[in-house]
Amino acid sequence: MSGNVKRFSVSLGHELLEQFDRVWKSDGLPTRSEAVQAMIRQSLVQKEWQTGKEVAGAIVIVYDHHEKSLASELVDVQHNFEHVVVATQHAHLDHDNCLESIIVNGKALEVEQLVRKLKSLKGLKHTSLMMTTTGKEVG
Ligand code: NI
Repeated sequence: MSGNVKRFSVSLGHELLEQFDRVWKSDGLPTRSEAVQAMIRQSLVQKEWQTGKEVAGAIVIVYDHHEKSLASELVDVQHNFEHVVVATQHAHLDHDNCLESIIVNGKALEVEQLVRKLKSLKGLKHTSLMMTTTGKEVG
């Protein structure tokens, strides 16, 4: 949080407030104010993705590297999306399984296209997208 802090009051139903307090406490947030800020930021980030803004994130995939041609297809796809792929980290989880973390930064639609393209490849065991923000538009 930067600059001056503004205070505002919010009216909430007793039950909703109790539920909210339970959730942020179990999530480990330090105060109710921090919890409200985190929720507001989360909704701003969500809006950035929904409205096709410039976003950042990480795509994590798990696959068996013995799958025929999959490794080279993965490289091809990432080169085709070089304008959104910032970096890729590869971990050999065990004898068969690889985990790759692909850091992305670009237009939300293009990142989503990349995810769809990855999901269309045969042999991926799991694909997940962690959607976050470039931080530029979130206070
Ligand atoms: Ni590997």
